[in-house]
Amino acid sequence: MSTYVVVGLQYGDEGKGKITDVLSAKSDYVVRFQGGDNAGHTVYVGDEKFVLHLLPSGVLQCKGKCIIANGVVVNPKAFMREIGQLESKGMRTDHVYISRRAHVIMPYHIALDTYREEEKGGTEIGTTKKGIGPCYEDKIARVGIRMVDLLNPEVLREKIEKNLRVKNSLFEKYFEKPTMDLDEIYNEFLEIGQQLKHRIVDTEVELNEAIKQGKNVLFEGAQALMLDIDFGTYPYVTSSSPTTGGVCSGAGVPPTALQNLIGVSKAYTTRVGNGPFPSELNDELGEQMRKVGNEFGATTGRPRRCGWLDLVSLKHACMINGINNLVITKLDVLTGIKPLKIVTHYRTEDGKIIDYFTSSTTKLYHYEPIYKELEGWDEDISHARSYDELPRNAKAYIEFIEEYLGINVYLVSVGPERSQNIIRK
Ligand code: 2SA
Ligand code: GDP
Ligand code: MG
Repeated sequence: MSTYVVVGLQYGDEGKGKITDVLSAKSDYVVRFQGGDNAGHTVYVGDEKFVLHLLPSGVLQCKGKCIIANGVVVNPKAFMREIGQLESKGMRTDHVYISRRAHVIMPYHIALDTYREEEKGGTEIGTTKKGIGPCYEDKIARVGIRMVDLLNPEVLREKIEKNLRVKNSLFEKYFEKPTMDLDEIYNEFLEIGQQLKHRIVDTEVELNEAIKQGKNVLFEGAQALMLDIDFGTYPYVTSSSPTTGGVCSGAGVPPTALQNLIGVSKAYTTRVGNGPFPSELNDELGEQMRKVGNEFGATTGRPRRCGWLDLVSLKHACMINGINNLVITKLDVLTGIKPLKIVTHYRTEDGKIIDYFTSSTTKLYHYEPIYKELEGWDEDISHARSYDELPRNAKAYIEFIEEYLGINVYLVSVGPERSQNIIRK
């Protein structure tokens, strides 16, 4: 059995797509287990850029199967668009399957997400407006529509009708927006079901069988721990569990099956969307990180907020995920920044010094980060392919992280391209 889980340890966009792509060359299965097309996972192959939203990033290299498991919320129109884009580039897509149990993002989910975000006086979360939250809400409320329902005309119509009764009343009376038409949605989604039926399968049985047979199975997380519905900065989070634990419910595999738990962190921090960010840099340095790191949302194009690496939150993320291997990406972006700062503690409102993460999001806004300063480096590290080629201060930066967290960094990424990695023995 060789299972790998790749999860984000910060606020998303750590470079999980790139790492998944690299690892997937040896995978028999690459599996998405949560989130939806809110994700934007970027992979550079030479100069060619691929941004995967719903499809696992392994789709580019994996010779086996790519699975969108039950825990994912699927916008089938986005799925078909992405498949079409890959096919137009001559890529293979016949190995992509979706769980029968996965919930479907319907047009009313997207409308609800959008109206709530645009509501004046509401608490804008800064969502991607892809309908993720409302779709998970319906799943938990047990009124959701699943992929399997797209294949059953009577069930599909009945479910859409029931949902529209509630949603249309909300659109009309609360948001003062147009209502949606049953026949239109029903006909469209029935047709989509027919187009996708060869890809809609029971994924959990096959995955468990593959694990038993010792196949290489790679689980690719989207978003990250600090956006986790339970352990992130609630309510400024996404609506799923982007954790190693989330793999179990999101793909139907037992915890005992998970071996290599790989946490990905940038060498600094970014966040897109609202919510607290103690080490944020609202100055020229933050602007430099955004520019050099090309920090713009891979799905929405929104500028990402940038700041120093925060080891207090990283420790929290490693603890919840049980990370046993770390990946540090974008070390190259820090070249030329001197000195470098890393958050090691927070000072609370009443002057207490702490090194653990708080459950109180409102308090976090008032915490003052305490930094360790490290010397930076000027050398271009983007061509380094072995750890020894890194400047002394770049190694010291990596080793400080390792020591603080007590976890080995096994891969350092020094550029967006597939080959720009340092793998440590
Ligand atoms: P949602 O749409 O309900 O999941 O939004 C809730 C919060 O989760 C954040 N979120 C993300 N954060 C980072 N990256 C994400 N994917 C895209 C990317 C984002 C983009 O790769 O750049 O293009 O803007 C992602 N998806 C969700 C979101 O910002 C909210 O804070
Ligand atoms: P994901 O959501 O975690 O897959 O990350 P995104 O693709 O949203 O954002 C990461 C961005 O950083 C992408 O544009 C990647 O091409 C880029 N990237 C990944 N690793 C590196 C790296 O080591 N150095 C640099 N400069 N860019 C990187
Ligand atoms: Mg991303």
